[in-house]
Parts: sequence; C-alpha cells; structure tokens
Amino acid sequence: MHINAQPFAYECDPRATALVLIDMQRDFIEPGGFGETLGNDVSLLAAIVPACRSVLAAWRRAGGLVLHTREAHQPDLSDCPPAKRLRGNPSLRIGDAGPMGRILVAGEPGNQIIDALAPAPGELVIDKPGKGMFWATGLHEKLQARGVTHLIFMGVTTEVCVQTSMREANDRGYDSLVLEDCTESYFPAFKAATLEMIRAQGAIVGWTARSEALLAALK
Ligand code: C5J
Repeated sequence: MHINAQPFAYECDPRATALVLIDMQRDFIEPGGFGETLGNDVSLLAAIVPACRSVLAAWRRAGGLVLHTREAHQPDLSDCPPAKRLRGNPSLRIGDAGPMGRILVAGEPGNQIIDALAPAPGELVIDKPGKGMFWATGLHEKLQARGVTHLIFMGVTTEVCVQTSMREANDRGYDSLVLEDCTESYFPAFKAATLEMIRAQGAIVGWTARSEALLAALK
C-alpha cells in the first residue's frame, strides 16, 4: 500500500500493519473524566470521532488488525506511581470518585472506549498504565507474534499518549504513520508542533497524512 504522506510516501503491507486507536476513552473525551479534571476543554477532542469512525470502518472492511489502547490503572493503584497521581493540582486525582466512576481506573464507566469507536470482537485491547503503549503492557511481543512491522495511529492526545507511543514504536523498529485529522490535543499549538516534530528530519519519528490518503489507498 502506498499512502501520500509527509515528509514522503508511506509504504506498508496491510497484512503487517495495525491500525492503532490511542485512548479514545470517555475519561478524555467526555465531561467529568480525567481530561476535564486537569482543567481542559474536552469538547475539542470529540471533533475527530467521525474521521476516526470512517477510517476504522474502512480498515475493518479491508480485514486489517485493529489495536485499541486505554490509559487505565488497577483499582488498588499499584501500577500508578505516586509521582503521576500527586503531580499538579487537578480537581480530582487518579483513583478519586468522579461523575463517571473512579478517575482513570480500569473497569469504571469513564475508562471505557466511547461507544462510537467500541472495539469489535477479536480486536486487541491494551490497558496501559503509562503514556506510551509499550511500557508494562507486553505489547511488543503480541505485535511480533502477529508479524506486525507498521503502525497507523489515531487517537488522543497528540502530544502525550500518541506521540509517546509513536516514539516507543520507533525505537522498537516499527514504521509509524499518524493520521492528522484523526488525532487531537486540548492545545491546538501542541498538536501542530507534534506533527511537525514527528515528520521532521526525514521522518525521524514517523510520517503524517490526512485520513483521505489512507482511505484512497484502501480503495
Ligand atoms: C494524557 C493521553 N493526555 N491519553 N493521556 O494524559 O494522552
């Protein structure tokens, strides 16, 4: 597959490529979750859902592997370093009870992936305690077992969990592409800067493309 991307075309074999949806969870996208407790305007993030849905539907039709991640901690918070829980001055901390259940805790209503992008049976779902999807998840081994060498990213937030996961992937040898209109940040300037950083210096972290470019390649 040949995708029109920046800084140059992204080439991948769909059979060795996973579509990755990073943290499209109620905790980040809906009021009352982790994102809002940090003081963010969460309404910005919902804007990418229709584009993510189109790509997900086309990728599923093509029979491609789909991977969903959730930023999630165990109920006893044993996988949440105090530095993560205590930093800053949020209105509620990780593990506290909020309107959608305990903030960023696995199994709580707010921690679920939004209905519009819910995982289908057979798709990989990874709970990650960190910002990056490889830390403490065993994901690299799961992808290797499936012969995956290329990753196409969507999700939130661009400069935190998406970028961290792409950088982790890059260091493990994956070729990664992020879909520009399928990722979002609470800070538009951070999104723009992140996309530039990723594709700078000859794709030092990876490639960026509009979703239409992937959809055209899948036709
Ligand atoms: C953040 C994420 N922003 N999924 N998490 O804390 O990007």
